[in-house]
Amino acid sequence: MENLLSFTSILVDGLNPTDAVAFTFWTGYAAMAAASVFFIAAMSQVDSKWKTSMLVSALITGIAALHYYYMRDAHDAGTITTAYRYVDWILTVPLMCVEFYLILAKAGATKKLMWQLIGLSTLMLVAGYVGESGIGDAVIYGTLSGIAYFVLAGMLWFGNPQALANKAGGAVLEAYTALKWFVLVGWAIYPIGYMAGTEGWYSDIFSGLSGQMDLIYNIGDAVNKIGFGLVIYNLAVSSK
Ligand SMILES: *C/C=C(C)/C=C/C=C(C)/C=C/C1=C(C)CCCC1(C)C
Repeated sequence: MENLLSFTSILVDGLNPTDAVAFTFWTGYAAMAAASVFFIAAMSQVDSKWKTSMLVSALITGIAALHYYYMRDAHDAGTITTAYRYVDWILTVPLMCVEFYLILAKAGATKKLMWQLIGLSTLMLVAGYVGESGIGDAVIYGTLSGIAYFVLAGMLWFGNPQALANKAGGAVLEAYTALKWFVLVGWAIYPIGYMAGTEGWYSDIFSGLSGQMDLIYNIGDAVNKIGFGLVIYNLAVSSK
């Protein structure tokens, strides 16, 4: 019996064939790493004015690949991934804000605008971490995080950055429009994951997704991080 048990535990050590979440950690890791190689290789095909944007895309997926490497093992070992997740986001989400600044810089975007976007995204993530890790109340901090998210999305849709994108026009406006849709729709995946994984008034509504927080976050990361990079790549190759 003892032998049988240890045999079973050897079988499920590593990637458990019946664990969908584990699969998304492994595929997420591979996809993020591959995307980074692609974005770096593509730098040689684009005009020099787009090289920094391409490099930032590669950094976003590269930082994610590193954290997926560890989250994958943590998940396989049955431990929580919250801290790795938020260290990843606190680096990659501000870099996504930098992407907005970089594509609008020629149209006159200021450093101040960049820091406003970075500040709001940091507030959103720090509040989310406090609520999700249990340091503070999940509903209160989730709401604070949600407010910062709405202000950030509102700025991108209706504020000064939108005016700059209109002024730039052409391929820059097209890329900007795609990226702001990612923020509105792609980023909205995350609060769903949060509500699936924390306790609050919403627990009954999201009970069908209970326990699926990591799965939802992994889908969000693949869509948003690789999607953002591809929008930038498309802009860089179409606008010489
Ligand atoms: C690559 C990682 C990205 C784009 C992560 C984005 C994360 C968010 C937009 C998280 C938002 C949250 C809320 C709006 C409320 C609940 C707490 C968060 C942090 C999950």
